[in-house]
Amino acid sequence: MTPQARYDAVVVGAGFAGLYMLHRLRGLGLSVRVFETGDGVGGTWYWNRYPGARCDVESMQYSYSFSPELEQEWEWTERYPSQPEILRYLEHVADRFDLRRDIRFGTRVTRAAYDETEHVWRVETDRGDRVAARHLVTAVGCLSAARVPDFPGAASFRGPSHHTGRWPHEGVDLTGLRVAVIGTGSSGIQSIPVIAEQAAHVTVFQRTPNYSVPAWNRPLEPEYQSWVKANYPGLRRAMRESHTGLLDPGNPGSALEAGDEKRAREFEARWAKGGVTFLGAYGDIGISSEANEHAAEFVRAKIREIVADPEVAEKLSPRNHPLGTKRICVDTGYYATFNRPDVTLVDVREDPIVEITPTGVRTAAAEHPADVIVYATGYDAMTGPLLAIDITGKGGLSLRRKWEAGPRTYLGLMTAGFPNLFTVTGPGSPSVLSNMIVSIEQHVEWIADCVARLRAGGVAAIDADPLAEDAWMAHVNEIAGQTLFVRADSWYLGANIPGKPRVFMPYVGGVGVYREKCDQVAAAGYEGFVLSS
Ligand code: N01
Repeated sequence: MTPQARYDAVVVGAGFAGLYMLHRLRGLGLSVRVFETGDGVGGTWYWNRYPGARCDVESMQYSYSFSPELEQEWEWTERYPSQPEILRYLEHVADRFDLRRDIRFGTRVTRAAYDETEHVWRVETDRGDRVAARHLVTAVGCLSAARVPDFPGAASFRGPSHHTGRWPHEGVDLTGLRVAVIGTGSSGIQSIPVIAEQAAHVTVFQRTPNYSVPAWNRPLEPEYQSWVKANYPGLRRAMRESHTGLLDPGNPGSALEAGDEKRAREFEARWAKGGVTFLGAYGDIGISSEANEHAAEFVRAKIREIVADPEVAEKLSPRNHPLGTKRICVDTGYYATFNRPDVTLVDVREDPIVEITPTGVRTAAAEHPADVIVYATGYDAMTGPLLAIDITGKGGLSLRRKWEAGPRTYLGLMTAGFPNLFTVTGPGSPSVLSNMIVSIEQHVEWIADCVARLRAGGVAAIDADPLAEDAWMAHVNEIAGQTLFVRADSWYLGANIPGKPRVFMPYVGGVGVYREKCDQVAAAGYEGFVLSS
């Protein structure tokens, strides 16, 4: 590649978002270069190879809808897809649409600067690439900046330590080892039961107990798969128009009005069905503390039923945040794992981690020997992967500077002062509160249509109007403030990262409503955007 290589568009990332963005832009006849840090496609599904890694959205819904042929030919094998199966699917997509030839793997974008004279982005990578492109699309994922807390002594640990989101590709044999797992979010909750099967002993360090609902994963029934395939157009439409991008529309009724018996039946039915749609039991679970407490107490009662030791059951019972305000988890045998004699739970609020020693984890009360440490400690969500790139817009404005007090976007798609820079599932869009594939497809299609129209109209640059951005941010905050989400110290609010501004990042209005808004904006000639020739 020459230092002056020029493309119509550069895309950062080759996960679900980047692959489809490349396909769409190439379909418009554009020259596109994708840069991807990993050595293969897949994004989050390339990196998250920890034991038990699996999606909590059902296979038949966690897939692209843009190609009816792809939809029909791919056979999912389980109700919830495992990481290896999703990765195989994405590799198939990359081959089927001949995407790899435009992707530069093993290459991290380090810098992107907007050149106002030429209306191009000048992009640099850690491999020395210097390229220019009219359009820059970040498809970097919302949960890709893995974070290991700064425990004193961590570097002194003699054994291996692995973050779940950076799991070694060759796998890790934990047979007969003493394993310390720090963190009990979705990754911890999925991996702990599988690790416990192999390890000699597992010590789980829990700071916040989470609500988890069983997955009841099973082989996908062929009849169900055929039925979905026969009805895909209508089902996909329903998903796009829904609140969450999932097929289960949720019950709009009130938990408070339901009465004890009816409510218990509904919760039992949702528990028996399994999965994140437990949250859809009643419309007021997300907004009324009292309604939420009914659902929360139902889960706590289940924990007491499953976990034999009442003290351990109580430690595992979430009490400091409403159900659903931290991402609800979906598990296979999580709570029952604590009935094993070789699994110990340490509540680090009561007994904090003091340091990592060469041979284990020391809390205020004890030393916990370990051969391996698993950090299931999460991500610098949503903004982390974007701010890891040194991005400068008009007048040398840096994105890190602009977002010092929290991310600011118009529709989660663009941020004022950074023309022609699009973000797929950026902060201010439904993203992590939805079925990501539905949100990714909506953004990719909106961006591709926008680029096509700009090119046809001879428009050199599109930028968000700062006033439209202010209004959108006010709206995002206002509706988040009407929900219980703001009551939890969650990564949705950046609360897991010391010093990160506390701003609720995703848009809670729902994917259907949001899509309509984006479509109206485009139909009105990109209302709220400034176009320049
Ligand atoms: O990360 P998390 P994750 N000392 O941030 C704890 C998606 N996902 O990788 O809650 C001690 O949720 C932290 O404690 P606290 C999904 O959207 C999906 O599990 O901050 N503990 C928490 O328990 C999910 O929400 C799937 O008090 C510390 C844990 O580490 C998102 O990714 C699977 C600590 C981090 O949990 C992130 O999930 C996996 C410290 N200093 C992930 N710092 C599925 O599809 C952090 N913790 C199923």
